[in-house]
Amino acid sequence: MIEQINSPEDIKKLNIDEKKQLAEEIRKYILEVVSENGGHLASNLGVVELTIALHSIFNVPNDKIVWDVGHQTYVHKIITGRREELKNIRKLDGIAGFPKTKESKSDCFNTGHSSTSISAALGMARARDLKGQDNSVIAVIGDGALTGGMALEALNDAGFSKCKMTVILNDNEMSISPNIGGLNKFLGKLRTKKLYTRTNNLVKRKMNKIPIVGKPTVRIIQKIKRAIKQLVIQRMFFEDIGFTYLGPVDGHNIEELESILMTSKEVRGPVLIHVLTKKGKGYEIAENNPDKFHATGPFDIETGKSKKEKKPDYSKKFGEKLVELANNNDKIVAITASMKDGTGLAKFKQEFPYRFFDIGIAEQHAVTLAAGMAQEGLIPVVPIYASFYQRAYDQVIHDVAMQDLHVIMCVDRAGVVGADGETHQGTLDMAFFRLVPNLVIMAPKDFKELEDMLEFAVSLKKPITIRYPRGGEDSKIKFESHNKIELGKAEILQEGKDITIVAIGKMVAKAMKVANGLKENGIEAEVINARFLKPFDEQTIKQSIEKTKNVITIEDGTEINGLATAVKELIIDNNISDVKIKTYAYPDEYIRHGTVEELEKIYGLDEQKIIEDNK
Ligand SMILES: Cc1ncc(C[n+]2csc(CCOP(=O)(O)OP(=O)(O)O)c2C)c(N)n1
Repeated sequence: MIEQINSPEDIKKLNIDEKKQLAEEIRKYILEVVSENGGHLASNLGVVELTIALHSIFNVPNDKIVWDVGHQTYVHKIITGRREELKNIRKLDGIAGFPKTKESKSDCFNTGHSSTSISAALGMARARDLKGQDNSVIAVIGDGALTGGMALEALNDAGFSKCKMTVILNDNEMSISPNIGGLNKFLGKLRTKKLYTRTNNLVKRKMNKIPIVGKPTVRIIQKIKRAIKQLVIQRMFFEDIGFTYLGPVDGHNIEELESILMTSKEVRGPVLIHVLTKKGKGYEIAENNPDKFHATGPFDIETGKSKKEKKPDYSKKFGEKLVELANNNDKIVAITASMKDGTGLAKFKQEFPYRFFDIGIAEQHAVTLAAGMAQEGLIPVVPIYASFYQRAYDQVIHDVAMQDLHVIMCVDRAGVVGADGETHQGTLDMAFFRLVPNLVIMAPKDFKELEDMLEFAVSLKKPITIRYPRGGEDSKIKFESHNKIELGKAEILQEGKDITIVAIGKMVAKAMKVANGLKENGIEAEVINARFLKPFDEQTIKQSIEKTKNVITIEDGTEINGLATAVKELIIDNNISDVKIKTYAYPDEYIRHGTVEELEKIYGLDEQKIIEDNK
């Protein structure tokens, strides 16, 4: 069956039994591909029937489907002509793991960061109305993504707007870990409330009796339904803010899904369809471990075991050190925006449940919450991935740095992350954080230095960011020296007279490799681990450049306003003349997907290239 699906038109020709068979084949195919390539598994297995139903009822690209986060679009990609390409998903030159407008006209909006879909869909709906068109606009959002501030801001606007659009709430009770918060509790009530479900079924039966398309009766029932619901569910949030609420509906029953989607087309104004799904559906191992199989590396289908040996990574080291520090300091608290496991906080939660706060996919709130805690004397530690810190920029400036609050902001997954691609590459954080007055920015060269920096950060009563990459330390370079961390002080790892190599974070290991390569060519390099981008150790670096008159910078970030810029400024500001400078950084563009090694090669950051350039 799956071989015959080359476009949504092919789905529309199938009868219900064929669609059910197709759903099973799609599941099997996704499982095969993800077990080989890695990727987002559980969320995709959960939306197979929903995606088939959506493409049965709506017509993309005329109708617009905006997928929140977009990690669950593998089924959509299969149905919209990318079945074979799925085999190369997330690989260099293969299709992306998220929707991309440049990849297909069936992808109407790029996503990757959570909670944007309702805003984007409402924008499209308003544009449609102004243009006098009549296409449908649908946002598909998970219960996890619904905890994000943007989603709530958009619901507020959409409900009030009376603009015709559909929000599909894909409720699997999971973010990456089990979902949290008051909204989740409220959804729980909707899921289970017997009286409500009965009333809802009654309305559904009534609705099903009437021919659906073009009947004003639907609108009358819509009103009755709303009235009944007000009686049954006190404080029916979605209806109260202006949405017509439909559901809950079994998200694995294609017939029911199609029926409710058809009904939604007839409703005036914004509709929210509450769809209940199971994360990992159909693959028992993922159903039982939906968080582990949210995003996975290659694994064995039989056992679910990872094909690659799990090595220690920066997130884990961070989490372990934080537990150690928290044992000796009860002011330390940890906050996560729905990324407990990814950021290495699982152990902290276990050890200090009352000092651990999972606050939903709400990075902005996480940072200002931390500011409030710091104001009252706690020491909040907030690990967030670099690309998601983009969300909390104003909070870092306005709530933390401007008030000089002691918040430790750990910027995990800093630099290029690989297969997740442009939405997830963490290449901008140094550039945007460097602009923030009063903010300390540091980056460790290895695990031990991360531990030292964390300890230092706890002792320094300042707003601080510590950035570290995805994965582990460089296996080929072992650093012996671990000098004491001092505010704004770089460390000279190796002295040399011919060239100065200044690097920061994980690129310090690369600098050492470059220095070794240059040595084989008779060039003596002085290697400086910058440690701090802010305050920047002008003195140490200046002295070295004045000596060698030849400097290169290496960093795992954009070329604008990072280490390269800091060194250039230093040269100009200090009138150092006749200096040769070369900078190795990512260009001023969005970095595509591929492995980190491939991307470093493409962007000229591999050590061989740097050695060649400078020998
Ligand atoms: C701003 C932002 N923060 C964090 C993430 C990481 N993230 C990706 S998916 C996800 C959970 C999404 O849960 P939900 O919306 O319920 O979708 P599900 O995977 O359960 O289908 C998180 C936290 C993100 N993509 N964007």
